[in-house]
Amino acid sequence: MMKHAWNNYKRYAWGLNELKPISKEGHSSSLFGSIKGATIVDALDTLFIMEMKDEFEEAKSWVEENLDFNVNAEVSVFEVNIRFVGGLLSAYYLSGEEIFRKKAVELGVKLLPAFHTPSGIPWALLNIKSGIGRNWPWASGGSSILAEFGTLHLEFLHLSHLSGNPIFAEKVMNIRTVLNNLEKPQGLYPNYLNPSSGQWGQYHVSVGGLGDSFYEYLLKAWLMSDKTDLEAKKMYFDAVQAIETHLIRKSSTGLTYIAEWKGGLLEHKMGHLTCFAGGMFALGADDAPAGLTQHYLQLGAEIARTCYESYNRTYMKLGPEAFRFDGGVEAIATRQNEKYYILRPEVVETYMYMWRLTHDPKYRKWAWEAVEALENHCQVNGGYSGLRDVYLRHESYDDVQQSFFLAETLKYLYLIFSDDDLLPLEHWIFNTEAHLLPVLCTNKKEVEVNEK
Ligand code: DMJ
Repeated sequence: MMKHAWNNYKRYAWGLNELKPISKEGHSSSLFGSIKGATIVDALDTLFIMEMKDEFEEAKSWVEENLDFNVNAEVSVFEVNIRFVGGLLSAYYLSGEEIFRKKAVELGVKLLPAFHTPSGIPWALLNIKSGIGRNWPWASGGSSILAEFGTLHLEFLHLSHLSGNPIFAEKVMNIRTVLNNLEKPQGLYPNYLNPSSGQWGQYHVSVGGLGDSFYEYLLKAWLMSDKTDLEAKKMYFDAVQAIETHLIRKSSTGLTYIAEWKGGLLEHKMGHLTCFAGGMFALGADDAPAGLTQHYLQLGAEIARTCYESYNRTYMKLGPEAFRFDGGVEAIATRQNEKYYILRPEVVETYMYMWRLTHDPKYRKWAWEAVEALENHCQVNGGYSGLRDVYLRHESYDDVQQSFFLAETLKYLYLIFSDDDLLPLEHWIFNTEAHLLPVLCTNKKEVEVNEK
């Protein structure tokens, strides 16, 4: 599958951001401005892990010769960070090739002007030439987005580590300080925060779009610090406790789901994006407050089951963008604009963590069903395409091969069918785009080890 996705990208869209597998041409996304090569950078570590050596070398040569950040481009700080900075860091740590470290730090420096706001909470969009930032015009009262500014932490700590320049770490630690100083409604984190006033925008809370990877990065900051970042651990478990109380519900037939919270009212809808949370709960279970380890493993398993049902109740056996638990349905999309599937990874991501942490064979079975569905319905001559409606009997293609399909979906599937000693979870942290960052050993721990 990786070969098919890569070869077609190479044939029809080489050097461009993504592939249109039906039109057989490049697809450009405004998220990266005029930065190019998103699929190449996103795919680097997957190629490496799958031992596709020739392909990895051609990708590396492209990075050396063509990856250019000296462009007049307005980019999404979040997307560029998770895909480009994350992809380059991961390629560096896996291969040891200096070019990737150099490019990651170069890009990190370009992103720093995003933090020039009164509160230090970064802008969502940044022109990397002029250094001028702004927020999405649709975001509540000019706010920055929790899942965007809250998903820089892991990469920026590594940028400081690899460059010797503390500025990257200082920027993300300041985000944490701002968050810790704010009152949280019912212990929850709203999705919107105004970077000028440093105050919350609308009280919308979500573990899916706009919120998701903020929670993921709290847990992973704890794990990536070799379990020394106690503040991150406390923030994570406090947040999860509030989420359980206010957002997690059970359907009448016993499916556990995570609803959205809008100023105290629940919308009984769960996004495909929210499905990553099953893996997150299970990954954090070992360090849960006394007596709660089994509870969080169980919660992870229940979310995995619900997300599986969202796939299984479609014709294509691939899940919709969002599914509902109201109006007499359970785990089914009811609105036409929520029926699409764009090759997203979150459900197989949760299967990967659940497989590694429980070895229950059902996760391999479910993952294989997803592989078959992808082959049956998304594979086309020119690569893999997303689908407009997973409930239809005939494919209606969206004609985009997303770069995260190569970075995440195929990598997680590969790992589900590999041995556990390929990228052990104790040593490697997956960023939110499935790029690999090693646990950063602290001096304190190194000293302890040396003393022993
Ligand atoms: C990816 O870019 C990342 O996983 C992100 O956290 C959420 N959206 C996409 C995949 O669905």
